[in-house]
Amino acid sequence: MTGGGLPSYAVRTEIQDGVAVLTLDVPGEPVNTLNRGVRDEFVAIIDRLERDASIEAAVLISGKAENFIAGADIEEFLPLETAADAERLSRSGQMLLDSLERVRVPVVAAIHGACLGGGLETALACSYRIATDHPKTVLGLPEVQLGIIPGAGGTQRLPQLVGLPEALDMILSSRNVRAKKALKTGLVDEVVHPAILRQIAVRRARELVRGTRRPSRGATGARAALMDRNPLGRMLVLKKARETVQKRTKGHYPAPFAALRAVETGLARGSAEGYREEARLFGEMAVTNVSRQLVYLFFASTALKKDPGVDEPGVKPRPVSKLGILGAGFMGAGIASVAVQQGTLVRMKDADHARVGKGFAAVRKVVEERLKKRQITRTQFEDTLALLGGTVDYSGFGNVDLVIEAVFEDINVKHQVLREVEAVLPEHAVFATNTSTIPISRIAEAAARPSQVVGMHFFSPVHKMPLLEVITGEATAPDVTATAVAYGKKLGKTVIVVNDGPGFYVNRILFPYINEAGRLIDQGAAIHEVDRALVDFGFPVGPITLVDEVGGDVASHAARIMFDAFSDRFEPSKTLDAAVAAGRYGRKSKKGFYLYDEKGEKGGVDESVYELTPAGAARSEFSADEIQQRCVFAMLNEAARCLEDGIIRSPRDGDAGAVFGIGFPPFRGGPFRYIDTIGVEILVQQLDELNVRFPGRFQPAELLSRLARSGAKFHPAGSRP
Ligand code: T1G
Repeated sequence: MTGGGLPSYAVRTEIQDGVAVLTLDVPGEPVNTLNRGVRDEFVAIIDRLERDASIEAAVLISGKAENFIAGADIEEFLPLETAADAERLSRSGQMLLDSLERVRVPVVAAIHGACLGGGLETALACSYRIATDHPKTVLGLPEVQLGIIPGAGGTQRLPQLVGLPEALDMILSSRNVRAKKALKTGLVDEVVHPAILRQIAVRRARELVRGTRRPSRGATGARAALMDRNPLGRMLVLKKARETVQKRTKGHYPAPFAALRAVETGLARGSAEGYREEARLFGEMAVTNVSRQLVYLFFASTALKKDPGVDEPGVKPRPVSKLGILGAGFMGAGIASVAVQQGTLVRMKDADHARVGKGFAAVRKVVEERLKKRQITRTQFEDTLALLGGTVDYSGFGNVDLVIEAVFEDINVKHQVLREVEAVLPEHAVFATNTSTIPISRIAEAAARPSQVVGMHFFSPVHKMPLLEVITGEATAPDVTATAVAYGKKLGKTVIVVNDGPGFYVNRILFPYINEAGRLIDQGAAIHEVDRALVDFGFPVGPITLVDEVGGDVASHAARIMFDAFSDRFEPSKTLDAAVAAGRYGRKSKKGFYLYDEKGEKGGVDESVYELTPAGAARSEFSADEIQQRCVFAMLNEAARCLEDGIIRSPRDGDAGAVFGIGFPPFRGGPFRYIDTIGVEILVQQLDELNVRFPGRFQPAELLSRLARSGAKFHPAGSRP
């Protein structure tokens, strides 16, 4: 075993009987990326592999515990100013991997951990790929999630290797694949246990030299002939993909279309043309505002991953190995379903066995979904469900570390269960409430240990919505907040910590938006027009559809609590109140603003609801601009108030909370990024105009007026989340 003789920054080279084992370990970084230093070092190593006849083969392996290569260094995108700059960056990546692909000796990629973006493109340029059968080993091209496209050959090499349909699915959905699936599609040649990865890789390298093992040949057989190499088949696949992307992105995200063009160019006009088009489109996409916003959100969410949620230094979260859940309803069961999947022992209580049984069935349904998708094995399925226990009393709560209360949104009910459970809980246990509107300090009034009361506000459906809002009450102890934050992250949530107040942050900005939509209908706007305008703005669903999904009664109850707290600008619309009074709770009551069939499937607008509105059946025209402006500006204004009132700690938390909590359009970056984009002066001017028309509802937040006067931004240029 000899050293490489090359000065090394991130790659340790060991020569083992003619096989160069290249171990990549970027110093001081938790993940490997293809940053400037690594690219330069790769150039030198490839040159060495070319010239040094004593080397017959090479193995590329990572020195990091849980990632192979996480792709290009996303930090390097921030200073990019022009499409030409970005195109150059892509071209240099393409040329580097082209020289790796053409190097004199076979190179085996030994993949353990995350192999993403440029990391997968590097592996695609190797002669042979081995992956470990480990949960952390995922392979993917997530570039379109950053508003860009694979820029180092991924749009050309991946379709060649796995075929067009599979390649498009990976590139357009950014879905990661695990080792077993990758073996099936031909993305990797072999799957081994992590303990023998290096050993097998070196052996395969020798076999490739001896010719007793053949490198991957890529997509062959009927399917490839039919789909990839047949222009008609190809055209059909690409057309279908374009339709799917249009439906999913509603045209707000240009990158998937650019990726499709790069793939198509390569298949239609040859890979040389394909690479040129890939680099050109990468350049074009990397400097779009959409990409800037998505890159910002990436760094905001990784920064939140590291944020302990408390400012006091040295505060340690308490371990949570057993969780108690009060209320086995939609939210309680949802929380239980994510907790058992993270290996937590869960004790779930409700008033009677029927309710507990219903909760069990809901948890089983969520976990079964993963079994059906082969994301877990039957054994894992059984083991996961075995972690869940049910009860109609407080037995089994004597040794829980954390209780999450998810009972009916009524202060008296919450006080009662708090008193009951506190009587059996161990001294150290944390009591968290999943209330969505009632101030934590108000709930803690009934507590014997108010310092151990905290808010953990999940969003429905819990297993899908990425955000957790942790709310600190006046008495909440820092290590209690830290425990709620740490446990939320363990559940895979993006966690923001907010200070106490009615509706906290997310609901406080949501209700002015929903109320304004209701008021537009009060004034005669058509429900489908209002919803379409906000979907066109970029929300996943419109505000009225959201009310029907959440439940009109729940929304109206919360709206009342907000109105009592903030009065005028939170006055609920007459239409919402009238619909709820008429028992129109939405999907759950199969009667709402929209029609629902006996299976609860949603249909068109239920025109009969208009009789309940002040304007009656007659509808009048409202432009999409007016609808968007009134609803979105009401939300932006309230977001600014939450920052000035200290409910949220930073614009970053405000952006992440809105995007991950209520689907504020990611391509706009979040409320504060969006205000910076439209210009705070413009916003204040338009709020003033709206406030003349609707006195009291659009009075600009003082913070906005101040920023408008100073011309400052919430996110100054070059600032980091
Ligand atoms: N570039 C720069 N920094 C990165 C990074 C990257 N690609 N990936 C991670 N980091 C930083 C992150 O900001 C954090 O920093 C730290 O590493 C740990 O991350 C040419 C153009 C790999 C699954 O989109 O998905 O390749 O906060 O907390 O939970 O076609 O990070 O500690 O200072 O997330 O263990 C495509 C992004 C790039 C993958 C690890 N690649 N990364 O998750 O740790 S574009 C991606 C991830 C590209 C090519 C194109 C995850 C991870 P800090 P972490 P983790």
